[in-house]
Amino acid sequence: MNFIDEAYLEIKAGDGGSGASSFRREKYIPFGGPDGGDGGKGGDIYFKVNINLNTLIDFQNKKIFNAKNGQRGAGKNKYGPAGEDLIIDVPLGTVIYDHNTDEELIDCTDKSGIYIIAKGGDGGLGNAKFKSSTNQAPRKCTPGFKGETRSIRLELKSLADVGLVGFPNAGKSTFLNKVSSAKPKIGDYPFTTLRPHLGTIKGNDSSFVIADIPGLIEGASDGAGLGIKFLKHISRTGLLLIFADLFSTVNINPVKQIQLLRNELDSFKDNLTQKVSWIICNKIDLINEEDLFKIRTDLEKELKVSSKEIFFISAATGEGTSELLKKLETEVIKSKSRSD
Ligand SMILES: Nc1nc2c(ncn2[C@@H]2O[C@H](COP(=O)(O)OP(=O)(O)OP(=O)(O)O)[C@@H](O)[C@H]2O)c(=O)[nH]1
Ligand SMILES: [Mg+2]
Repeated sequence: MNFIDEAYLEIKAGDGGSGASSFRREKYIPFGGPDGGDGGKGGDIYFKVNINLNTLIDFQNKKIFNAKNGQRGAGKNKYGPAGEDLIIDVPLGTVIYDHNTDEELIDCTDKSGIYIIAKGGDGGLGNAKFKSSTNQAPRKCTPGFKGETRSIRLELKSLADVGLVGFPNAGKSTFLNKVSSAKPKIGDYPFTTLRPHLGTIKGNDSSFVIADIPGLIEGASDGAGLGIKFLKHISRTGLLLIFADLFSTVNINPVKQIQLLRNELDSFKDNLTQKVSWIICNKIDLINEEDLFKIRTDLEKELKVSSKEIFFISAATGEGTSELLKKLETEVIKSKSRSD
């Protein structure tokens, strides 16, 4: 599997080059003045968003990044050349933390973002800089300053407007396939989806992004199944669609499914249960009218949700999906204006 959404790096910006101590030597000028140039500045380190990346796999083997040091100054007042900057490409949505303090340093949410993370050290001063009225021939020069070093943790949190949550096999990927051009794999076995997939929906007035993530099972927060770590990819969304599998092979009724899923969401750190969430009852093509009516009544009664927040669809046939998408578009616009 080549999807990685966490990485640890050690980075070190370049040291400044030292200043030079030198005196002018020319024919017929016996006491040439000081002409030692300053050292060059060390290279800085930047993170730059690359929208073609969607994993942190490149950091799995390479964990140490150094920018180049500045070079020494030289005689004849020559400045040392600056060390080259280092630019590290990261996917859109990468959050950069200080690994030692866990402080969030940068959230790479701008498609053309470039962010400095460690500054190179300034170059030292050459002896020419120390010439004064009282000291015409200083030998003094200074070493360059050290470049900044940092321990960094990267976390990729996908950028999406809507997140899909549900037990494995509930039909989340089938839904995303049906409504967008994303093509996550579909399978009649649990845990078909092993990494997040993003699909763009073109609505009437705007477009928005849906994130499909691996299925959750009871105990996921304790590591069962694929765990809950993928929930970070829906932590930025304004709206969650919680899928209930109406034809569940594990025989858990829809009310219970939603309750179990909510418990798992609750154990995740980013207040996921505070988000607006709608219940999506999927696979209605396999259920008769009478049973559907009972399911709806049970959900409304047991979970105390309004009928406006429950949708009945068939991701396979597409029934009910266009109405859902229309409402989604309106809700996404609303939730974006709330967060502005
Ligand atoms: N009859 C019917 N089958 C469906 C429907 N939606 C999904 N399925 C089937 O259910 C199975 C699981 O579908 P997926 O879309 O892979 O389910 P998932 O929720 O993405 O599952 P994971 O990736 O394992 O979490 C597949 O065999 C689908 O063909 C539906 O609306 N009706
Ligand atoms: Mg799937």
